[in-house]
Amino acid sequence: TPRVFSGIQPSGGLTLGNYLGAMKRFVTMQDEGKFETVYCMVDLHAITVWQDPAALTRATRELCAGFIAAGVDPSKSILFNQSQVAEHAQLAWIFNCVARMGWMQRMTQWKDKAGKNSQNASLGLFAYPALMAADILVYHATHVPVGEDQKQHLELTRDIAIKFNNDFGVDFFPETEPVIEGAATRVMSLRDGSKKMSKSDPSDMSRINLTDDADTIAQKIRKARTDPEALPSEVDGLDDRPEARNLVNIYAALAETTPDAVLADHGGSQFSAFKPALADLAVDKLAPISTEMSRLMEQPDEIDRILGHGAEQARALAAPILKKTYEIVGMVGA
Ligand code: AQP
Repeated sequence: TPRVFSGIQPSGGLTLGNYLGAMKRFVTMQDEGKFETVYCMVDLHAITVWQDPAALTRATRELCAGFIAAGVDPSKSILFNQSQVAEHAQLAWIFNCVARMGWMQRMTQWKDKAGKNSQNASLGLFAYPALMAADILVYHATHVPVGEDQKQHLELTRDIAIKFNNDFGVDFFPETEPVIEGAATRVMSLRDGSKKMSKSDPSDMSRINLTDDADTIAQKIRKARTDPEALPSEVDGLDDRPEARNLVNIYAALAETTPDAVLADHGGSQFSAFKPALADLAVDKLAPISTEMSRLMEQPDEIDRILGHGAEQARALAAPILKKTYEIVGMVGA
C-alpha cells in the first residue's frame, strides 16, 4: 500500500488554514483507504524558533486533540509526535550532508522567517527542509497532503531523494508527490488578502482558531477586510479581489463544493449578506471540532498514551529504512 505522511507544528493553536489546507485532507486520505496514513506533530520543527517548554507541551497535546476531533482516527492512522521517533533526526543528519547550502538559501520560508537578520536565525531553521525530507522519506512515503506554501519544500525533498540515490548509486528513496487539493490550499489572512493565514500572525483577528467560540468566529468574519462591491457570479470576477476570493474559497472548502457553485448561489450578494451565511457555515462545521477538542484536553494521560502507541508503530516502519540507509552510506554496525 502506498504511504502518506504529513505533519503540523505544535507552534501555537490550529488555524482554519491548517484545517482546510492540511487536516481535512488527512481525514479524507485516511478514510479513502487507498493509503497507509502517518500523521505527525512535528515538535522538532517547532523549536526551530523559540518555544516556551510548557507551552510546547500543551500545544502538542492540543494539536493531538485537534487531529482526533477533526476525524483522524488513531486506530486507522499512525498518530505521534516527532521527537519520540529518533529516526527522523538521525536521517535528517544524513540529509544535511546530502543537501546543498544553495538549495536551502533559495527556500522562501527561510527567507520570510529569518528576515533581514538571518545571522541571528537558528541553524535549525535553515536546515528545516532537510528534516522535513527525513520525516517523509524515513517512511518511504510517496504522497504528502499539504497547503500550497509547502510546495517548494516538497520539491526539495525530491531533490534530496534524487541526489542521495545518485550519490550512492541506488534506487532507494522514492520521489514524493505533493497532494495540494481543494478550494482552500492557501487560506489568506482575514486582515490582509496578500498574507497567508498563520498561527504566528500577531493579530488574532487575522485568523480563525479551531478553539474559537461561535461568537468569536462570527465577529472575526464580520470584521474581515473586504471591498465594497457585491460578489460576482463567476470566479473570473474574483481577479484582483483577493479578500473576496479568500472568503469564497473558505466557504467552498467548508461546504465541500467549488467556488463556482458558491458564486452560483451567492453571486450578486453584498458582503453584508454573505458574511453572516459564511459565519453560520463556519460555526456549524467548526463548533463540534472545538467541543471535542476541549473534551479530549481534559484527558492528557489518554492523549499521551495515544502518542506513545503511535510512536511505537511509527518506529517499527522507520527503523528498518534508517538501518538500510546507514548500510548504503557505509556505517559499521548498521
Ligand atoms: N493559510 C494556510 N492555508 C492553507 N494551508 C495552510 N497550512 C498552514 N497555513 C495554511 C498548512 O498546514 C500544514 C501545517 O503547517 P505548519 O503548522 O507545519 O506550519 P506553517 O505552514 O508554517 O503554518 P503557520 O500557521 O503559518 O505556522 P507558523 O505561523 O508557526 O509558521 C501545512 O501543510 C501547511 O501547508
